[in-house]
Amino acid sequence: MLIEKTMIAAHNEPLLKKHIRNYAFVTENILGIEEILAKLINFQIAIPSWALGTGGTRFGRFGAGGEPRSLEEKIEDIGLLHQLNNASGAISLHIPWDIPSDANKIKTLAAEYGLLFDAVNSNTFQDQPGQSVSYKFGSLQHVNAAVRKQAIVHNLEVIKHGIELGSESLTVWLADGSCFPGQLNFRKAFENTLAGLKEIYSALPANWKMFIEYKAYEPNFYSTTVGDWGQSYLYASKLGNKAYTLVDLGHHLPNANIQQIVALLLNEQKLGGFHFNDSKYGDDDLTVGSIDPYQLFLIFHELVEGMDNRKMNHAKDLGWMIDASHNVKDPLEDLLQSVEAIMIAYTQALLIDTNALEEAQLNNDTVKAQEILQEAYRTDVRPIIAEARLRNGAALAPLQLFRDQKIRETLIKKRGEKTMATGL
Ligand code: PSV
Ligand code: MN
Repeated sequence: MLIEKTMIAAHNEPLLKKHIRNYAFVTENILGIEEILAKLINFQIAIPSWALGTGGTRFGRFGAGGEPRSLEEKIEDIGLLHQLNNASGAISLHIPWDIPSDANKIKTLAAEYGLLFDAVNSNTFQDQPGQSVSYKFGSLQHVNAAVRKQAIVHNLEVIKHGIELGSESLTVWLADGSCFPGQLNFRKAFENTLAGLKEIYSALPANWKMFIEYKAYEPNFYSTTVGDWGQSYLYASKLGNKAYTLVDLGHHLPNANIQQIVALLLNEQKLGGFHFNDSKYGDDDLTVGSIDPYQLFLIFHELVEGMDNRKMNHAKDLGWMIDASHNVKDPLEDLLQSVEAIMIAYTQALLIDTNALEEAQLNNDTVKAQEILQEAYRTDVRPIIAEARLRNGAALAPLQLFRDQKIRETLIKKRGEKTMATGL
């Protein structure tokens, strides 16, 4: 569902006066605001196809109504988000949940909405109808070569779909691991997984990247075969320079210093991409920045510092994606909040006085170092992000427009109350 440009203009008009005032106030002492705005305008965050509906938990799912019923409708929903915030210009597909029946048609549709295809994701964590062997005890790690082969062939198919759509990366997240001590030979599980990843890696087109996502636990609760960044880094290093580690913020044990992980992976040129979300306990898949926005800011500080150090392009050289699940919120509203939280943390990180911080570090001035970081963090950068949206014809207040125009109600009327988008 696309909305009329005139509707966005009509929404912006009454908000303009206040926006101009706020923008002038916050930017008064910011040097290089135009460069910052250019960076914000280029920065796009991919939306995963599975986040457009309610995910629920294993205890139940309470639908939002009007959820997309097909890949086409998922693309429509992301097109709408992108129209509202001009920062959601890509979609990430999960195969087999989103197998396009006609790749060219899907490509054309996405292009109409100004969307690119981000990483394609394989799924060897669920059994699919008609599949000959089961993933109950893992996929690439499995003791049975037939299961390993099935998982490899699936990943090759995912690459094929990705090529047809113009995607340039494959994300492999394995649920492999064990639930009980003694169930698994860790060494053999690692070797089997590595051998499988090697076969998949060798099928990657020259311009593609492979992201290896790690996760501390769940669905396996005793061991995970790609359980942390060290293990992911090990696979990625052994595979070659097209293989990278992917950091999903919810996949760490409590209190992990994710910012330090990010800094080191970047320095080793092995950080490939991000799955943004927030969590209190584990892989809670909550709205980005809803629990600990300061940690998000600190992560962005390391990202910006590390990328600048390596002269990387902020928008293009890493994969940026949200990976969230919505239980009680409207998925589209949640995604608007998540994108806003990412843009806020990114903008605040761009404001850090890096020279002064380096000087404070060289002088072991810990008080000054903290002041410098928090000076940036405590700046209300929302008018800067709104200005970036305004300059691109998007909405000054996307969430407000979504509600005022009763977009969910329209979607429910069109698609029905009990629809389902996700494969979980
Ligand atoms: C696993 O928890 C994960 O983060 C992976 O990225 C999956 O592809 C995604 O969630 C959807 O299940
Ligand atoms: Mn993820």
